[in-house]
Amino acid sequence: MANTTNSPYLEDSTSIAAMEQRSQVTKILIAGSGAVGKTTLVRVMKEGKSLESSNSPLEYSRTPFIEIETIGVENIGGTGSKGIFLLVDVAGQLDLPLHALRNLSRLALGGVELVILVFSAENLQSLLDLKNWISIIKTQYQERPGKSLQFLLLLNKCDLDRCVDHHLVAGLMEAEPLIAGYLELSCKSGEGIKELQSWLVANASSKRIRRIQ
Ligand SMILES: Nc1nc2c(ncn2[C@@H]2O[C@H](COP(=O)(O)OP(=O)(O)OP(=O)(O)O)[C@@H](O)[C@H]2O)c(=O)[nH]1
Ligand SMILES: [Mg+2]
Repeated sequence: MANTTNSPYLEDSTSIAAMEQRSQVTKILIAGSGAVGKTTLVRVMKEGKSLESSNSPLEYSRTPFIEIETIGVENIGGTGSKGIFLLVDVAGQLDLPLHALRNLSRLALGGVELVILVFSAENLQSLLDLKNWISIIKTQYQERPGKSLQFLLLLNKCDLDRCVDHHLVAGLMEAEPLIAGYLELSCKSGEGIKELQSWLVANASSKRIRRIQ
């Protein structure tokens, strides 16, 4: 009778299963200046409710360094997926003496496949600042075989009067070919959140899902 306990086939399938399990995690960095709504975005995505529908106050509490959250792909519309999004939320102040992107870059950036570049509709400077974010991310990012980096450009607070010109957005997208998409939303009203979820399911988790099938 075959020794199933020590079967190399079983060991192989176990390690393949473990690899598949690991490969279902898609690491996403949320980048952008202070107060653009990065932490709020993570919360709204996790809870599946806008600030208004959860009656949350619009309080601002700076992220001091780094926070990490997970969201099941299935919870945001990826029916039948076992995938997980690992969301890395960092401080918006790049000039802090200690910043996760510089001082803990492996934790913040290692294995990241998508960077969501957030700016705020009423804050032109937050769009201009994204050049610095892209530059530091590209400097600190270490390429890994089989992993590629892409950016998603995201305008938050579309409920507010906007002072951001479309040409500036288009200019940034032309200048940076790694920007794979552009979306507008409001964490306050919830407008655009579904579109973001659908984009993430279609673009960020699809490589993993296809590999597993
Ligand atoms: N009007 C409006 N306010 C929002 C929206 N999203 C977030 N805010 C508010 O903007 C402020 C800043 O939000 P945060 O999520 O803390 O911003 P952050 O980018 O994480 O800031 P740092 O942690 O300093 O980098 C808070 O008062 C939020 O309630 C939105 O869509 N519309
Ligand atoms: Mg924050």
